[in-house]
Amino acid sequence: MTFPIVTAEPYAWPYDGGFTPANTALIVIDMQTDFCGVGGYVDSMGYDIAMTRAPIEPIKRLLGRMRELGFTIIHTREGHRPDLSDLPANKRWRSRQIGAGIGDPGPCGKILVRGEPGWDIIPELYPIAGEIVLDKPGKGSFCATDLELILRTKGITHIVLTGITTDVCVHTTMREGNDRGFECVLIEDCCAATDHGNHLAALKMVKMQGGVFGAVATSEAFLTALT
Ligand code: C5J
Repeated sequence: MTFPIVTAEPYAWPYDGGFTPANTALIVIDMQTDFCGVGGYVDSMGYDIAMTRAPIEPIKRLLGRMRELGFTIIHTREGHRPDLSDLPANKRWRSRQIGAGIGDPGPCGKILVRGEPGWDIIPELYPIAGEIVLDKPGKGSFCATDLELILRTKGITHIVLTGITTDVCVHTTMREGNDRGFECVLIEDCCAATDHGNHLAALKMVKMQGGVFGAVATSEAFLTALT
């Protein structure tokens, strides 16, 4: 089953005229309590979690439909080993400066530490059996993970990006994917930042130079292409 191009900016996605459940993966990035739950990392830094919670319902709809159609689904979680051996000192220092030290105890357990309550994916978007869950220590999903090996092994050439935050982990992953030759689309209402201006700026950056990192679409446009 080949789906037709999606209405997107700055070009109708994908560039090669269509996509299939066999060659396309949905990546849901870092929909963890630490990024969008009460008492988590983002909340502790003083940002408004209403912003990072906004994509939950749009992602739920897209995820539900892509699950039904048999697309590869990949969930990522940013987090560090309990012994913090993979936590760079400058990352720890910077997060402490802003009052939410990664690895330090917080209302949801140790911040961004694997196995802690705040690190887990929120119940609304919890992975189901057969879906890939990828633990990453950094912003980009390709850095220090086996994501590229998994995608190449499965024959995936096209990536649909959702999750939080648009300007940090989603953007870094899109840039990494684009540099590796993957055809990427970011679903704008399925992403959010801790600052709406940064969200909009991140979308604009993707669209420069004729789509330097790929394309941007709405979930409505993407779902229309799936009908
Ligand atoms: C951040 C993320 N912002 N998931 N992580 O540190 O965007």
